[in-house]
Amino acid sequence: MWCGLFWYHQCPNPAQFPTPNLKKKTMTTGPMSDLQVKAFQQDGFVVIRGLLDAEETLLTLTAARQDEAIREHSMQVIDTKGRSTNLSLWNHPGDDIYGAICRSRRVVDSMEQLLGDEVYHYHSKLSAKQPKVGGAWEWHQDYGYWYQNGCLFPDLASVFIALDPATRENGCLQLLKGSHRMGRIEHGRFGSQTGADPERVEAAMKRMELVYCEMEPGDAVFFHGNTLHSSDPNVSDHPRWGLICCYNTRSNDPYKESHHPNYTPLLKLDDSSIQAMGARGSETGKSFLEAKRDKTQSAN
Ligand SMILES: O=C(O)CCC(=O)C(=O)O
Repeated sequence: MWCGLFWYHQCPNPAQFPTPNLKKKTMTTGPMSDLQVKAFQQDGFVVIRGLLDAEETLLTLTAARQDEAIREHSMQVIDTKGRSTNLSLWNHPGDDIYGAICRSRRVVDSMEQLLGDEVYHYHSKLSAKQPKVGGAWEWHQDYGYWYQNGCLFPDLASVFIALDPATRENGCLQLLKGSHRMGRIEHGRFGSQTGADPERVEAAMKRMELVYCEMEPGDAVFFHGNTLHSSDPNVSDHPRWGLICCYNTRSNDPYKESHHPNYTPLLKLDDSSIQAMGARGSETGKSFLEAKRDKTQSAN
């Protein structure tokens, strides 16, 4: 009897807990082709040309360039040489054009297809490298940061959507093909950024292909939370702005609170909502992150 009670109290009812998604290899239906899903699984990323059409891209860029709230909440991410990128980060999709994009079926259904589970909005950010002065990003895995937030599994991914042309000269995203299969590697402080263990990055770079993700406005790259990525400074005369939307899976709801949200159901919108929203910039209630709470800049 006593043993039975002990067992009862030690073993939680499995129905209380969503099962982590361990069977992600199956193909699911959604906007991505089987080949695209396979590329993401093998390489840790997949590039989708024209994720946003020309009009949607122009509306987003127009909104972003004149967005007071984005400017006010912008943090300076300083690289090892003292150059800076302007980063604005918000936790909840707003009732604005960025919110329409990050809730659009095109994006959310793709994420769910890639991660094999329901996803929720973990945060979005605008990464703006200004001409000549925009800084570099150290090699890192996003799960290198997010691990600290109580996410037990690396079941997170981001989509970087180019708003300007992204070229080698203006500091396009660089990805190490297949690096997500290394699992999470140690991260430490470099400049004001948190980056991956340089010894391991150097070894990985000798074995894996470095891909410069050059993109036209509206093109996007979906990449896994453990994919090593970085970018060079913007040495060109042209800005390099990109919208990055990040998602966590429902079954990976963090076990503790952090500066990013726990599972919050995401209301999906029809793809036509992006254009219907027009160039509407940030609304209140998005919960912008302030520099002092940003773990990419302060010690973990
Ligand atoms: O904007 C970039 O080039 C990289 C941004 C990035 O890696 C991040 O926000 O984690």
